[in-house]
Amino acid sequence: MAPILLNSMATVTDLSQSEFIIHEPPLVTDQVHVMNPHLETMKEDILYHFNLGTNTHNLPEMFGDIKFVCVGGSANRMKSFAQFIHQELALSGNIDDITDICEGTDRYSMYKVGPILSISHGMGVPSISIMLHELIKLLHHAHCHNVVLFRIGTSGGVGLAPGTVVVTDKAVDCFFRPQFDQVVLGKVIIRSTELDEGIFKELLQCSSELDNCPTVIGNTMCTHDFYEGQGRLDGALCSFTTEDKMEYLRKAYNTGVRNIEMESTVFAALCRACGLKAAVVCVTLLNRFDGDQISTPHDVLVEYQQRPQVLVAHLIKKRLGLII
Ligand code: R2B
Ligand code: URA
Repeated sequence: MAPILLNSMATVTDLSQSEFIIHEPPLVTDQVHVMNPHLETMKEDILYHFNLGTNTHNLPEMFGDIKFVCVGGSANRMKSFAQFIHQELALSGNIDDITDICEGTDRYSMYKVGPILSISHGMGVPSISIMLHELIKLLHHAHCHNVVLFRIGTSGGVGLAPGTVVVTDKAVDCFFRPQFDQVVLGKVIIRSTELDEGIFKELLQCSSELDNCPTVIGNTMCTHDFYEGQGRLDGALCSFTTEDKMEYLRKAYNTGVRNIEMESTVFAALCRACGLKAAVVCVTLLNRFDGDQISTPHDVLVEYQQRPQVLVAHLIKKRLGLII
């Protein structure tokens, strides 16, 4: 079947010139696989958006001990997470001394606390995708192994009470398919968004050991927009009715979708393609069956946003043998 594209004039453009390539990932080993032969031929690799480079920084010395990478949208939230995990691991030193490794750029913020890296990725697929390319190369150049990545974020809930944490089973696109489509040289490469079952089950077990961290496993739908793309009626544009919205959300719910956000598919796909274990842990800020606006008081939202952090910190502490 030839794929179709509705252009801005609402006519149908035939994309039969496009080729679909299904991308098979490497087996997950303890290594970080950069799947790019060109990298070997480069004398220097500049990680431009991090303001780091292989000739200017000793990446193995700076990052060689990293075992956990936590990423989230907001720079402030990822700084708070770094300070929180520093306290949780009872590390020596002052939390005010944790500085932004990427302070030479305002694109992303990065904090290192013991074997944990905390990085912001901004909003949406393009922003997190750029960050992940450079992060995965950084882990490769630093000779890291056995690294686990977590996206800790916010989302809209589908049929869940606000404040529920969703640990993603499958990251799906807006057609409910567990795939991420990347256009490369005019061809569509389809990458699987399957996540590591072992880690999401471990996270569910961790949640049962915590108070005040209601958690479910469900599919997470990733969209390229917050408003029309997520079926919201309150954007500057809206081309559908309340009934259309509810029908789409019901359909999503029936396929197993429990929350909606904007980065999970490319996060899952890139990690999988490079042989990295990964999990997506997002709290729901509202139940989309009840509305579109986020009207919950600020202090309640702040507490909700700490839940994925508390859950992932608990898993990290268990893995490091700090708690049983
Ligand atoms: C969740 O929240 C942001 C939109 O408000 C987006 O980055 C996401 O995935
Ligand atoms: N983030 C999203 O992408 N959607 C929501 O509804 C809430 C947070």
